[in-house]
Amino acid sequence: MTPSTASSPTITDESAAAEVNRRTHLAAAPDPDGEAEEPVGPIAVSMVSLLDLDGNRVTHPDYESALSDEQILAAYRDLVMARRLDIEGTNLQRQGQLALWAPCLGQEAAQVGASHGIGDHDFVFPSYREHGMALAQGLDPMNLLRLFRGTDHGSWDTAAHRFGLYTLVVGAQTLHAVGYAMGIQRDGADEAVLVCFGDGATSQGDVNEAFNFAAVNNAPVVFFLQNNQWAISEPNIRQSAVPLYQRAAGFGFPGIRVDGNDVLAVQAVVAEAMDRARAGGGPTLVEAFTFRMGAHTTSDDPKRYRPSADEEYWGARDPLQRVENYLRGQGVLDDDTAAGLSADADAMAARVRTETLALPEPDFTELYQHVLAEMPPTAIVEQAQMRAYAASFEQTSQ
Ligand SMILES: Cc1ncc(C[n+]2csc(CCOP(=O)(O)OP(=O)(O)O)c2C)c(N)n1
Ligand SMILES: [Mg+2]
Repeated sequence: MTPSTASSPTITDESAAAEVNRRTHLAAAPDPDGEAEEPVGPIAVSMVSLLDLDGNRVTHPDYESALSDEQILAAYRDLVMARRLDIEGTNLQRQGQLALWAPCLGQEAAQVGASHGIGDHDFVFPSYREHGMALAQGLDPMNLLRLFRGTDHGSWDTAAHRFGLYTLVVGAQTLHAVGYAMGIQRDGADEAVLVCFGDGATSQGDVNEAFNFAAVNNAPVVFFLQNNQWAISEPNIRQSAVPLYQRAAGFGFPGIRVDGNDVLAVQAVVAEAMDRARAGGGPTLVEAFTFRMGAHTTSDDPKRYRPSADEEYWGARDPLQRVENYLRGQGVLDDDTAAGLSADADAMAARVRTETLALPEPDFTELYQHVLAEMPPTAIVEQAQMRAYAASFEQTSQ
């Protein structure tokens, strides 16, 4: 089964397509001479969903969930933990304990679904708000907290967790991922790569170069685009005149839009794309259609640029509520289980808080140690000079 490459709709209901278009700011695209005030009409879009807004299973002609209810409960647990960590991260920043926090609120299903869709030997190149994916990959949350407190520049075991370091240079990791995927290809390894980036990143040259390079080399990489509708204060209409997943067709590989707030659909679509990449089928662009429910970072105030109606619209599409409803309907989740999950999440948040407050000040001369695998002689000399310089202040202040 091959996903549609361009505009073959899997949502045939025109009003649903129009609504999606409206929310993507695409319905009101002016005609090419720029004079028409009226919308040119809905662009046919497709989006894979496997759970409706109330948490009922829906069928799709090409995709079905391979997850058991127990596995869906495990994914739900990851969603709950991600949300709790996000709240704690935001609170800690507000209390002056972190330099910054980039919330993943609203994007949990996209991230957890992707993590559950990849294989044990596959490798993820994250961007900077992949906290839900980090937890689902088994990373201790303190790895993230140290980073956002500024006591660490990212030091987790990327090989053990199959999860690279966060990249803050928008889009740069897509090129790293394609290079890594081409290495895998040459090694003949039974692995594939998933790389995360945002809607804003699609305007970067790096990302378009990565698309092209992956396509001509048939690299085993899945481009996992979380379209959260905004690039800081820049809406989608300023990024693209077409739905983002349709861009893949121009590079010569399949693109597919999945409901990013539906953990089952994301898992199924990512799993299929990763399987195809591993089998030599080349790259896929998966656009997870979602919403950043919080601020871009704790330095941002979305009320300055974002209509509150958007928040209400997406609030009704909360990624946790739908799967909770589904699991309760199946009898897999009851009040006791939910209370247990909530208690586990609170315990994790309490531990994170305690450990964050106790983090030691870093030795800043460590900066020299992790740039290259082995310190070159010049770095050893410079590090010694820096230590001596710092020590001179201690002597002066005595
Ligand atoms: C190369 C580069 N240009 C600009 C920035 C500043 N910047 C940080 S995040 C961001 C917006 C990215 O938006 P998007 O790709 O949609 O990701 P999101 O933050 O929504 O997850 C920008 C412009 C940067 N970090 N790197
Ligand atoms: Mg974005």
